[in-house]
Amino acid sequence: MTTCSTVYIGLGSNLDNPIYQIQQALLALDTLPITSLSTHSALYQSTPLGPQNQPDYINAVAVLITKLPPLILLTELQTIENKQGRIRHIQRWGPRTLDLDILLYDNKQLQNTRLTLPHPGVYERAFVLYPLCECAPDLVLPDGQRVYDLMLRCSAIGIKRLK
Ligand code: A4P
Ligand code: MG
Repeated sequence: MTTCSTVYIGLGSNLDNPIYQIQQALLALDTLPITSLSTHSALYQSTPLGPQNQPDYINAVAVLITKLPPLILLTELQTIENKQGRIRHIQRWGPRTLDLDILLYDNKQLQNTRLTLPHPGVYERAFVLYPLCECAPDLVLPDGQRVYDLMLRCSAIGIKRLK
């Protein structure tokens, strides 16, 4: 019997009505097989990390309870991205309709060609840490760091929680 895992997903969008894109993605996450959407953060507006000649992002974090193994889940997330018009450009960190990152999958630490866990951005990105703390203020990363402490050390300049 496969046990359930707790997975934190980072959502981001800065093209084609980003608020709508994130809302649609949350609905899509809730329809994944052998998965349920447990909770999600508020939406945050954030200035772009990377190239500055692109619109602000809308970011959020969702918590899934799933029996999907990590690589199958990644494929499912990429299918949602593609359905929502994701076009992969050569430019790193360019604009996108939807980005779904697996931030954490239980306490797994993993590095292969398709998947790095935890996602490297979880340690330092305000648009990840603030919504993540909203969902799970007591969360401890596999290396023992508390996300709440990381959030306190991370400037909130450039991010705004939307009502
Ligand atoms: N991949 C490896 N580990 C993971 C993981 N934990 N979750 C691989 C998801 N994917 C993972 O991703 C490239 C490859 O990463 C995938 O094929 C997968 O096998 P991608 O989504 O095609 O491209 P990307 O997102 O442009 O790449 P990257 O380097 O993962 O970018 P990030 O870290 O996702 O950052 N600024 C603001 N304000 N808000 C944002 O959300 N996002 C980015 C993208 C840049 N600037 C931003 C934001
Ligand atoms: Mg990504």
